[in-house]
Amino acid sequence: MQVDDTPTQERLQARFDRMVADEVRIEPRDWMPEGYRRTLIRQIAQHAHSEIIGMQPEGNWITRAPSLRRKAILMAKVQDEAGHGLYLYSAAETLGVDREELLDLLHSGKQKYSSIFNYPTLTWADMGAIGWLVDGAAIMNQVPLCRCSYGPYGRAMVRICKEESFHQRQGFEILHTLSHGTPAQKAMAQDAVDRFWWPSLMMFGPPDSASTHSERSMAWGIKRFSNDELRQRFVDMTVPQAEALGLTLPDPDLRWDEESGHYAFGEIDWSELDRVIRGDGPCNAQRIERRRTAHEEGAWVRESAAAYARKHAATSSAAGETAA
Ligand code: FAQ
Repeated sequence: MQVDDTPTQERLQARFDRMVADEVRIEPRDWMPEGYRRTLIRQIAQHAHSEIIGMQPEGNWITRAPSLRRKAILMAKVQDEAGHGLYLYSAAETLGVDREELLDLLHSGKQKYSSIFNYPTLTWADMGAIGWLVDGAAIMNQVPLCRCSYGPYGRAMVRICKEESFHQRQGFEILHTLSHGTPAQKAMAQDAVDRFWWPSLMMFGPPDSASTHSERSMAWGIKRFSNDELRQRFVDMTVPQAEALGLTLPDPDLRWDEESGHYAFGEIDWSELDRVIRGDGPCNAQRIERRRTAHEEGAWVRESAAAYARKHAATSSAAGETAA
């Protein structure tokens, strides 16, 4: 009699659950529940799109950076964001989706990108505020993702976090220079912080009570901390840095709370986050339009790369036949 030793769905699920519980990384060839795969594709794609769209607000200031040194640093930072997008699209591809498909979903508005990149960059000080606050928030959210249960995502995050850390310091340094400059420069730095503070807190997502995916994602070891936990850590880290900069944070309710051992902060306007996520932020239309145009204008690069790859493959297979 033949024994059917095909692993059943339950056995596969039990093995997967054990791996997650034992902190053994899930790799592309391992069996995984469909919901886990879909959640990862959604989050990694959204993350990749954020990096690519996130190049636009800063790209806006490359030609107007105040010195050659500032320009070189900003160009390197924007290039880093492109690189992060590429690592992340590659990580998503290990889950069986195609990069073209993900870009179509971005361009058609079916996949999201971070709310923060729908705000305009009005002055040079915004480059400082983005580096300090936006990259600071990104690091707070992304360091735990280095331990994500899915191997390719966790590994991509290690290098990304190292680069984000440099980005955060360069933002801090821009603001430090401005806040120790002329009164007009200091006012410009303060204005940038005033505009970016609340949107940076919104980057962490809706409050835990309204977060649809957190519980599941935390059980799967994708997210390690909840949106509110990371937001609180960010506030605790940032308040002393603002003091060191000589700048204030635009929240009259911000105060040290002895009892909890954390900074208490004011109510976030969640209706603003909802509006921006729904597409009604200050720059949503402009950002997506520019992205679509850049994609269309880059078609010739993709076609050339594909033609070169075909030619290279044909040459190597012909060489292989000759050698054989
Ligand atoms: N913006 O249930 P949750 C960067 C959506 S990279 C837009 O809590 P989840 C680098 C969420 O997708 C910044 N949508 O969701 C840089 C979901 O909608 P869905 C990006 C948001 O996934 C710096 C719904 O709300 N970082 O900054 C936002 O468990 C400077 C319910 O929310 C990442 O993507 C939002 N802020 O937690 C580049 C990190 N928040 O999909 C250039 C990875 C929530 O059901 C310059 N991602 N939503 O339709 C994550 O950690 C998570 O996805 C969260 C959201 C924490 C963002």
